[in-house]
Amino acid sequence: MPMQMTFRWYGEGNDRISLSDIKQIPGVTGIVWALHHKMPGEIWEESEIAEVKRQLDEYGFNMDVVESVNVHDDIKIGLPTRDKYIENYKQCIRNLSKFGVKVICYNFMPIFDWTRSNLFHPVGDGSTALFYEKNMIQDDYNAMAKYILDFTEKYHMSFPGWEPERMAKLDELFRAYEGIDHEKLWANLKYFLEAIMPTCEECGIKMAIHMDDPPWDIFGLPRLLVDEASIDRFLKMVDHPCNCLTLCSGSLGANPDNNVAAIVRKHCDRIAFAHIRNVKHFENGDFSEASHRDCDGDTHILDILKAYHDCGFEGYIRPDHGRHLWSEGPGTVRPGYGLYDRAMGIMYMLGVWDMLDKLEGNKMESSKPEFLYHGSPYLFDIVEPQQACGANPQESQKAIYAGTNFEHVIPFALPIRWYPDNPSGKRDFTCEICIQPPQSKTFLNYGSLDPNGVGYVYKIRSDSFTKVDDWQWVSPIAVVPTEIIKIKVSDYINTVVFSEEAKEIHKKLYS
Ligand code: DNO
Repeated sequence: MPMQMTFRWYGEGNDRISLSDIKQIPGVTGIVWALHHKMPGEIWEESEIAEVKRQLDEYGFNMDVVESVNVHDDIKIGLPTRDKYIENYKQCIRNLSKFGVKVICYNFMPIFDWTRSNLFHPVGDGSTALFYEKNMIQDDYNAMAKYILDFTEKYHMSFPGWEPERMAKLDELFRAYEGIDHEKLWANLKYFLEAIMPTCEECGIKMAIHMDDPPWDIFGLPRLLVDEASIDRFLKMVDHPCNCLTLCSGSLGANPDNNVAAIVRKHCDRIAFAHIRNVKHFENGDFSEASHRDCDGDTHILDILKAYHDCGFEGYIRPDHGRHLWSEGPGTVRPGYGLYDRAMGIMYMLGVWDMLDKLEGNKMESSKPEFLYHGSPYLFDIVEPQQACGANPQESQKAIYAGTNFEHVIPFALPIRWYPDNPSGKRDFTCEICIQPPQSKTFLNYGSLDPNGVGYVYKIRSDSFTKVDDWQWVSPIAVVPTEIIKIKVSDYINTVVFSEEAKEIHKKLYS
């Protein structure tokens, strides 16, 4: 399964972009959604979730990823009332899981979500983008909050994490966070996660924390998820497969010291959701958001995508903030969430991904030998696909399995039989395949092997085969062998390791 492309949508009546617009972007299978009218701490009711599901179903989109179920400040501050809000959070998880939700993206930033000083800053080509002017975001949180709130009021648009109801009590909120330093915030995050992990496990939902944006303290408020070391700490702190990351390349990329591709390679199995955003730095510490094209910013988008591809990433991904283009401007678009630049971002990401797939396919094809080998104790003219029952999906296909070398398949050619040789019998063997000849080994745990018996190795053309691992290939269709080579057990008996039980059987039957 490849990565799963998604697109964030703010919901009916809350987003000028329609589902039918999104449907026209190639490759999008899921909508990243939320109930944006919900305040942090409120329960998301089943009927409300069902309504969104109905809307998405109409366009064939899945609702696997929610961004965000926001965490109540009392949980972040660690107030006694947090337990009540944690119970509500668990109920949200249960309700969401009933509709197939798999990932919840959330953040643990005190008071503010992403913070910028200018929402429509000229990029230089006629488009605008979110901009961070370092000097503007130092001490005076009121000035910054006023800028954002005036915007939301003027254009009747509120941003998640910047709910006017919370912002109206900003001074009170800052007082409530007094004394919450990094360590206390870490402890409160741990408390929250440990409380909800059993519910997540039960419901099959991954909690995917978003990186702090920007990745440093602002207005004296601590921020936790800021670099590789803090991500390591987070994953170790609650070492549970449901405790995952929303790895946001742009949030981390705001600090040029962060190497996002290296973090992907280190923690790919714990990244449930990837946000791809590009950022351009200025020498004075300011930064602007940029198109997704690698060379338009400093985030190293190509290295990041290559890292995901190399790791076989199968999680959800979306283009994050884009620029505002053409007719998009204040009042006509949600800052960072226009249609066009995000759609182009998707095409860029898919273009890179498709090419990486193709190059990998070519690499595999070029290592394909003309002939492969299939082993069986039985003699037939045509080799037919059989249902295999292996340790993983690759080894459990209905297919013809073949090895690159003759020696690979000897364990499958040996005529190992049930003991006793009737319907009540049992047969059990495993093998150790030598990737490089000379010889594979067979471990006969139970069953019999006639020392004078024979088996067959089928030499077959590789045309209908694809590679499944470092030595095996599969064909979904029958093939006519070009040669059938009879093997004698006596020539390979030294490659068979008998268990104590198998030795007994062998003695009884053949000595
Ligand atoms: C930025 C977004 C974040 C994200 C929240 C998750 O646009 O990626 O606002 O949704 O931090 O809770």
